Amino acid sequence: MAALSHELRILSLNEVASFDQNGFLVLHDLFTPDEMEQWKAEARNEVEQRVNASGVFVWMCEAIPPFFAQAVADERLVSVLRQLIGPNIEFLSAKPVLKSGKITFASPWHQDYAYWGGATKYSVWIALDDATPDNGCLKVIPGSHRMNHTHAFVESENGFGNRILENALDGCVVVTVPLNKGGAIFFHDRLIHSSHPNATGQDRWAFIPTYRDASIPDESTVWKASRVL
Ligand SMILES: O=C(O)CCC(=O)C(=O)O
Repeated sequence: MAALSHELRILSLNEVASFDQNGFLVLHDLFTPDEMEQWKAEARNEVEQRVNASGVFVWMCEAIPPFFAQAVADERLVSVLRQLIGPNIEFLSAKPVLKSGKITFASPWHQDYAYWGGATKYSVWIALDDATPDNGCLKVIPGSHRMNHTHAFVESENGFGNRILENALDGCVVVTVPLNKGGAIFFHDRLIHSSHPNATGQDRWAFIPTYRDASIPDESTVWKASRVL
């Protein structure tokens, strides 16, 4: 049974093992629908004036708005990360993602690792709206975080230049991950994922903070600042 949204989640051994084996873990009801409405209003307020073709925005640690600086350190998130990757959690950056009726694109298959390299990072895709196959929920390939994949670079207005070409994934098992608002997908930066297009004409918001294990040296040069939680 799902825990109440304000309680800290104690993961089962099966959930931790599943994360290691599959490269992702879905937790429903991590946050309440009311909280997600507030996060969405805050995100909209921050980015609405700057919406471009991409709909993906990046807030580095040093520039994240105060509301979200607090949100990324919420114990409900950080306690799960501690159980999955260890006690030393370091926040790096976060992305509000808007797929409006005008921004219908499906994000292509990719590993986030292709964008930053270095030590493993972990992200959490948090549904600020109910996310369905019709409005652009995520698709993942379980176990793909253990494989090596080559990314092609394709010029893109959508901020997803690095991508794995569809035919390289022939035969892979694909899992679509619908979520109610307040649900979250914790995932490894080598997990191959993409999203469905948003065909509904309605906004679909998500929020994706990224972390690493502070005790592991990281050669990635993408982040100039970070925050140990
Ligand atoms: O939310 C989406 O549509 C996809 C986002 C994504 O894959 C990413 O930012 O890495």
